[in-house]
Amino acid sequence: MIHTVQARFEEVFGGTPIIVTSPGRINLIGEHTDYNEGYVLPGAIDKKITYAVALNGTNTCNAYASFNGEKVSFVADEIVPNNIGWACYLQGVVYHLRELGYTIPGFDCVIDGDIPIGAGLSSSAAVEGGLVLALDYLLGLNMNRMDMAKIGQVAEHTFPGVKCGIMDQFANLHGQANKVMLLDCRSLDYEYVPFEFGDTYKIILVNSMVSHSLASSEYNVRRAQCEEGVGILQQFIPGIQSLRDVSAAQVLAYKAYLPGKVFDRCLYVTQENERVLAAVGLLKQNDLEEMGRLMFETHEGLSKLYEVSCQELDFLVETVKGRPEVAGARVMGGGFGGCTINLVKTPMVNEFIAFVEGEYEKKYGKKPSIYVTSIENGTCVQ
Ligand code: GAF
Repeated sequence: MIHTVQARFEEVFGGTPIIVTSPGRINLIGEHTDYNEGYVLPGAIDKKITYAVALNGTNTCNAYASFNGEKVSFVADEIVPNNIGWACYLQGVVYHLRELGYTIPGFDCVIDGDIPIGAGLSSSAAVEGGLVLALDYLLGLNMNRMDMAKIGQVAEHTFPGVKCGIMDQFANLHGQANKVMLLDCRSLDYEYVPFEFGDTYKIILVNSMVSHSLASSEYNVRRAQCEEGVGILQQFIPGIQSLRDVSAAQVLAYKAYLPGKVFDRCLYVTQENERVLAAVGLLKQNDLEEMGRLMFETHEGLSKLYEVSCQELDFLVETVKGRPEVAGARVMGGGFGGCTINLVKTPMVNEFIAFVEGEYEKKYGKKPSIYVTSIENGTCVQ
């Protein structure tokens, strides 16, 4: 990929670019907790965006996407927030760097990648993180990586309009090979937790090939429902600022005051925060079977209480439940389509793949794409 992106840069723009690779992410557990100031446990993966970037001495930014042959040009100080195509993520990064007071001169870039779009692996955070790191490097901005992650996050808010948390951008920029990261989304403190189970367990993503157009609007609705819940609970539990400050037991105790859906959302988030902390303890004790059981619980919550699953994803999880090679499975990321994440015994990976492909094809008449992933380093200049 690096060589083809470099060659394409020479062909389209000429000159010598820097190369930046920027990965997608998995999340072992801790879904829809980040914007509630809770905990997440993501890692960067071996699927990535590759950038070739160079300053061009003009004030025009030119971007060429190898995956569809489209070329987009814009001038940094003329960018208007929009949600059009892949280039809005680049514009979002440039726009918010300028908001922070940085001058962004013209640059040329070629972008390509193998992160499937709409699969819940956060290709958009990879696009954002890759560009912000490239510009930081070329312009000598010396930003720290958490600040870079915040630029990607706010770009998502202002451009495509997804009021996301910080998990995806954080994982993209902080990933380390064979480690997941316990991130406290309030303090932004984080801890690397070794994930070196390759001989015994593999992380396998099963792409349902479904992507729902409702995903971003419903995502924002979930966030608003959580905030509504906090507003109500504040009347009974003084001092709370987010669902992070509330236990599942408290949500149950105040059920009568919470509208039905708001109660369900709050119960899920508070239970999920508790599961993430339990999961970290289990990983440290090498207890992946119990960790897998928590993943199934998460799926149940995401499907029934948070309502961000769909028929196909529920099918993929139900079908593998109880299989001897599967420790756990659940929908991963924002939901409404995309992938399930599965923890599968390494010696039985081939059987798992054949089984899931067969069952899904029988039911939906199409094969899911299946990725056996590894946990890799975050965004870096090559
Ligand atoms: C999406 C968002 F971008 C993340 O911030 C996170 O909320 C996730 O959905 C759900 O856990 O990937």
